[in-house]
Amino acid sequence: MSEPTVVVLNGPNLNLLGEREPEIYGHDTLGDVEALCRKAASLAGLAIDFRQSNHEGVLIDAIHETRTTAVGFVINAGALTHTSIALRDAVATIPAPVFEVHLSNVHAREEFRHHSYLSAVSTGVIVGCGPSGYAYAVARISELVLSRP
Ligand code: CA2
Repeated sequence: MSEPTVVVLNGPNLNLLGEREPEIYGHDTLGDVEALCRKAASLAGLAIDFRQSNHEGVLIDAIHETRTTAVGFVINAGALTHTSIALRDAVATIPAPVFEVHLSNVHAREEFRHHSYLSAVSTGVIVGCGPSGYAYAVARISELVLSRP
Protein backbone atom coordinates (compact mmCIF):
# COMPACT_ATOMS: atom_id res chain seq x y z
CA MET A 1 0.00 0.00 0.00
CA SER A 2 1.34 3.47 -0.85
CA GLU A 3 1.92 6.10 1.82
CA PRO A 4 -0.64 8.88 2.42
CA THR A 5 0.23 11.83 0.21
CA VAL A 6 0.65 15.54 0.94
CA VAL A 7 0.29 17.71 -2.17
CA VAL A 8 2.61 20.73 -2.29
CA LEU A 9 1.56 23.36 -4.84
CA ASN A 10 3.72 26.26 -5.93
CA GLY A 11 2.45 29.14 -8.03
CA PRO A 12 3.85 31.60 -10.56
CA ASN A 13 7.55 32.46 -10.65
CA LEU A 14 8.52 30.16 -7.79
CA ASN A 15 10.51 28.14 -10.33
CA LEU A 16 12.94 31.10 -10.23
CA LEU A 17 13.68 30.65 -6.54
CA GLY A 18 17.40 30.96 -5.77
CA GLU A 19 18.07 32.74 -9.07
CA ARG A 20 16.83 36.26 -8.29
CA GLU A 21 15.95 38.45 -5.27
CA PRO A 22 17.91 36.37 -2.71
CA GLU A 23 17.54 39.25 -0.21
CA ILE A 24 13.81 38.47 -0.11
CA TYR A 25 13.56 34.77 -0.94
CA GLY A 26 17.00 33.44 0.05
CA HIS A 27 19.40 31.24 -1.91
CA ASP A 28 17.54 27.92 -1.82
CA THR A 29 16.09 26.67 -5.10
CA LEU A 30 12.65 25.13 -5.49
CA GLY A 31 14.48 21.78 -5.74
CA ASP A 32 15.91 22.45 -2.27
CA VAL A 33 12.40 23.22 -0.98
CA GLU A 34 11.14 19.97 -2.48
CA ALA A 35 13.97 18.01 -0.79
CA LEU A 36 13.06 19.62 2.55
CA CYS A 37 9.39 18.66 2.11
CA ARG A 38 10.35 15.06 1.24
CA LYS A 39 12.58 14.85 4.34
CA ALA A 40 9.81 16.18 6.62
CA ALA A 41 7.30 13.81 5.02
CA SER A 42 9.48 10.71 5.23
CA LEU A 43 9.96 11.30 8.98
CA ALA A 44 6.17 11.13 9.27
CA GLY A 45 5.60 8.22 6.87
CA LEU A 46 4.02 10.48 4.27
CA ALA A 47 4.67 10.88 0.55
CA ILE A 48 4.96 14.20 -1.29
CA ASP A 49 3.41 15.18 -4.62
CA PHE A 50 5.34 18.38 -5.39
CA ARG A 51 4.24 20.65 -8.25
CA GLN A 52 4.84 24.14 -9.62
CA SER A 53 2.96 25.99 -12.32
CA ASN A 54 2.90 29.51 -13.70
CA HIS A 55 -0.72 29.00 -14.76
CA GLU A 56 -3.75 29.51 -12.53
CA GLY A 57 -5.84 26.85 -14.32
CA VAL A 58 -3.11 24.23 -14.01
CA LEU A 59 -3.03 24.77 -10.24
CA ILE A 60 -6.83 24.54 -10.06
CA ASP A 61 -6.79 21.33 -12.15
CA ALA A 62 -4.14 19.90 -9.79
CA ILE A 63 -6.48 20.59 -6.85
CA HIS A 64 -9.41 18.94 -8.66
CA GLU A 65 -7.24 15.91 -9.45
CA THR A 66 -5.99 15.38 -5.88
CA ARG A 67 -8.56 17.01 -3.58
CA THR A 68 -10.23 13.79 -2.43
CA THR A 69 -7.13 11.59 -2.22
CA ALA A 70 -4.48 13.78 -0.56
CA VAL A 71 -4.27 13.84 3.25
CA GLY A 72 -3.16 17.48 3.21
CA PHE A 73 -2.06 20.40 1.06
CA VAL A 74 0.73 22.94 1.35
CA ILE A 75 0.08 25.84 -0.99
CA ASN A 76 2.33 28.75 -1.87
CA ALA A 77 0.26 30.32 -4.61
CA GLY A 78 2.75 33.16 -5.15
CA ALA A 79 1.07 36.34 -6.38
CA LEU A 80 -2.17 34.43 -7.14
CA THR A 81 -2.65 34.51 -3.35
CA HIS A 82 -3.53 38.18 -3.64
CA THR A 83 -5.64 38.03 -6.81
CA SER A 84 -7.34 34.70 -7.45
CA ILE A 85 -10.92 34.08 -6.35
CA ALA A 86 -10.95 31.04 -8.67
CA LEU A 87 -8.05 29.47 -6.76
CA ARG A 88 -9.77 30.30 -3.46
CA ASP A 89 -12.96 28.58 -4.64
CA ALA A 90 -10.92 25.47 -5.57
CA VAL A 91 -9.12 25.46 -2.19
CA ALA A 92 -12.47 25.74 -0.42
CA THR A 93 -13.50 22.37 -1.92
CA ILE A 94 -10.58 20.50 -0.29
CA PRO A 95 -11.76 18.30 2.59
CA ALA A 96 -8.21 17.77 3.99
CA PRO A 97 -6.12 20.29 5.99
CA VAL A 98 -4.65 23.07 3.83
CA PHE A 99 -1.70 25.23 4.87
CA GLU A 100 -0.99 28.48 3.07
CA VAL A 101 2.76 29.12 3.11
CA HIS A 102 4.81 32.15 2.11
CA LEU A 103 8.59 32.26 2.19
CA SER A 104 8.63 35.98 2.97
CA ASN A 105 6.69 37.85 5.64
CA VAL A 106 4.05 39.26 3.31
CA HIS A 107 2.77 41.55 6.10
CA ALA A 108 6.11 43.37 6.25
CA ARG A 109 6.02 44.02 2.50
CA GLU A 110 3.87 46.06 0.10
CA GLU A 111 0.24 46.69 1.07
CA PHE A 112 -1.06 44.61 -1.87
CA ARG A 113 0.59 41.50 -0.35
CA HIS A 114 -1.25 41.88 2.96
CA HIS A 115 -4.52 40.45 1.69
CA SER A 116 -4.84 36.77 0.85
CA TYR A 117 -7.87 35.20 -0.80
CA LEU A 118 -6.69 31.83 0.53
CA SER A 119 -6.24 32.45 4.26
CA ALA A 120 -9.94 32.28 5.15
CA VAL A 121 -10.32 28.89 3.44
CA SER A 122 -7.07 27.45 4.85
CA THR A 123 -6.50 25.50 8.05
CA GLY A 124 -3.40 27.55 8.86
CA VAL A 125 -1.03 30.14 7.48
CA ILE A 126 2.78 30.20 7.79
CA VAL A 127 4.68 33.28 6.61
CA GLY A 128 8.23 34.57 6.85
CA CYS A 129 9.91 31.29 7.80
CA GLY A 130 11.62 30.69 4.44
CA PRO A 131 11.67 27.11 3.13
CA SER A 132 11.30 25.80 6.72
CA GLY A 133 7.69 27.00 6.57
CA TYR A 134 6.93 24.21 4.10
CA ALA A 135 8.45 21.63 6.47
CA TYR A 136 6.47 23.05 9.42
CA ALA A 137 3.28 22.70 7.37
CA VAL A 138 4.08 19.08 6.47
CA ALA A 139 4.80 18.35 10.16
CA ARG A 140 1.48 19.91 11.21
CA ILE A 141 -0.41 17.91 8.58
CA SER A 142 1.21 14.73 9.93
CA GLU A 143 0.04 15.65 13.47
CA LEU A 144 -3.49 16.21 12.23
CA VAL A 145 -3.52 13.00 10.17
CA LEU A 146 -2.18 10.89 13.04
CA SER A 147 -4.68 12.27 15.53
CA ARG A 148 -7.59 11.25 13.30
CA PRO A 149 -9.77 8.48 14.72
O1 CA2 B 1 6.78 34.97 -0.01
C1 CA2 B 1 6.24 34.18 -0.79
O2 CA2 B 1 6.43 32.97 -0.75
C2 CA2 B 1 5.35 34.72 -1.91
O3 CA2 B 1 4.27 33.82 -2.09
C3 CA2 B 1 6.22 34.78 -3.15
C4 CA2 B 1 5.49 35.41 -4.34
C5 CA2 B 1 4.88 36.76 -3.96
O4 CA2 B 1 4.14 37.28 -5.04
C6 CA2 B 1 3.99 36.65 -2.74
O5 CA2 B 1 3.51 37.93 -2.41
C7 CA2 B 1 4.77 36.08 -1.57
C8 CA2 B 1 6.45 35.64 -5.49
C9 CA2 B 1 7.08 34.40 -6.00
C10 CA2 B 1 8.12 34.81 -6.98
O6 CA2 B 1 9.30 34.12 -6.65
C11 CA2 B 1 10.46 34.59 -7.11
C12 CA2 B 1 11.58 33.93 -6.70
C13 CA2 B 1 12.80 34.36 -7.10
C14 CA2 B 1 12.92 35.44 -7.94
C15 CA2 B 1 11.80 36.10 -8.37
C16 CA2 B 1 10.55 35.67 -7.97
